[in-house]
Amino acid sequence: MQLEKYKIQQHNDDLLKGHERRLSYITSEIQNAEAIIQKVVDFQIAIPSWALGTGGTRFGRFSGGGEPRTLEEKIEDVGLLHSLNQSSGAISLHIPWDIPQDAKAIKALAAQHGLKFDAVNSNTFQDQPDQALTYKLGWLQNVNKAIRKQAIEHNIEVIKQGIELGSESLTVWLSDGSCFPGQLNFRKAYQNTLESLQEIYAALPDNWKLFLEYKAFEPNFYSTTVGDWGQSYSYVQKLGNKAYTLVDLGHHLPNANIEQIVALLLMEGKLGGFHFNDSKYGDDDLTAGSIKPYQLFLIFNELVEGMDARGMNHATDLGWMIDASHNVKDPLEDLLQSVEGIMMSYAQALSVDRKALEEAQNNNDVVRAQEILQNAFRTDVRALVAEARLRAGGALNPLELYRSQKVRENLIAERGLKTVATGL
Ligand code: LRH
Ligand code: MN
Repeated sequence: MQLEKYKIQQHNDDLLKGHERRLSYITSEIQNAEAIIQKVVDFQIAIPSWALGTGGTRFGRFSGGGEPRTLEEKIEDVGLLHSLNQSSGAISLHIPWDIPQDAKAIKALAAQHGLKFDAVNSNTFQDQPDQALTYKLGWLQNVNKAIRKQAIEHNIEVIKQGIELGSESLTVWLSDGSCFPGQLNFRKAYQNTLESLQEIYAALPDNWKLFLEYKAFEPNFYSTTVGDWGQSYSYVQKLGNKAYTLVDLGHHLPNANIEQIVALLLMEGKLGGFHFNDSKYGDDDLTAGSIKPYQLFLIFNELVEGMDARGMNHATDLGWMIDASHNVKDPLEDLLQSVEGIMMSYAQALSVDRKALEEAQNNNDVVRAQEILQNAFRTDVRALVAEARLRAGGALNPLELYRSQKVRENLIAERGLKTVATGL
């Protein structure tokens, strides 16, 4: 389903008066409002191809209907999101869940929807029907050299797929680890993993990046071979300057200080990108900013400070991706909410008075420093984010337009109630 431009225009015309009132207030309050709006316009977040259907848990999955049946329909759905918020201009594929049968045609279809291909993701946390050797007890760490070789070849195949699509990065998440003490020799598992990653790294084109995603636990529940930022950092340091650490917000042990991890990885020049989501307990893959919005703001506060300190381009120098799973909400509505949550945290972080904050820190004025950050977090920047969408040709209120145009009902009418999308 595509949304005609005139319908977006009509929607904006109806909401313009209220929007302009809110915009004039916030631009009178924030001195760099214009710069913030422009940065938000340029900021694009990649949508995961594996999160366009209903997710589930081992206890059940409750389909919402109208799910995309093919990669073409997934590109259509991301295209619709992008037409609504003009901030979702890329799709991140997971292979083999979304193997393009005709890469040229898929690339052309994506371009029609204004979409690029962000990082491609390999998958050896599941066995494929035609696979010779099982990954049950791991892939790059596996004591069996033939299994490591099979996994390495899969990753090299994924790079080839990505090159055809115009992608420039590979995300490797290793589900490898152990469930019981004694099951694994940690040192050998590390060595096997490093040697395997070196073979994958050697297959990267010069302009590509490898993102090594860490995770504390699940599906292994005693150890994970790339279990935290320190382990990922130690691998990417050894691999070379095309290797970076990817931070999935849901992959930390309770109460981890993720914004400090981000600051240090950025300082070291080894922060590659993000999988944005939110969580209360484990890898819950909930809507970004829905559980811990202050943490998301603090992460963007460190990103703005650290990227400016290195003269980095906010829009292009890191991988901005969502990684979520939708058990109870319409996947497209959830993704619209996640993009909005991320954009608000970015805009709030851009509104921080950096000079005043540095002065307070240099004077050990704890209260003043805290007040500067909390003031920014308590600033309602929604009109700035909406203005950015308006200028980019998007909808002032994407969720409201999505609902008023009965998009899900139309998708169900077109695709049926029982369709199941590949993915989580
Ligand atoms: C692992 C993960 C990884 C993806 C998978 C779908 O939990 O975050 O990024 O490969 O989810
Ligand atoms: Mn992830």
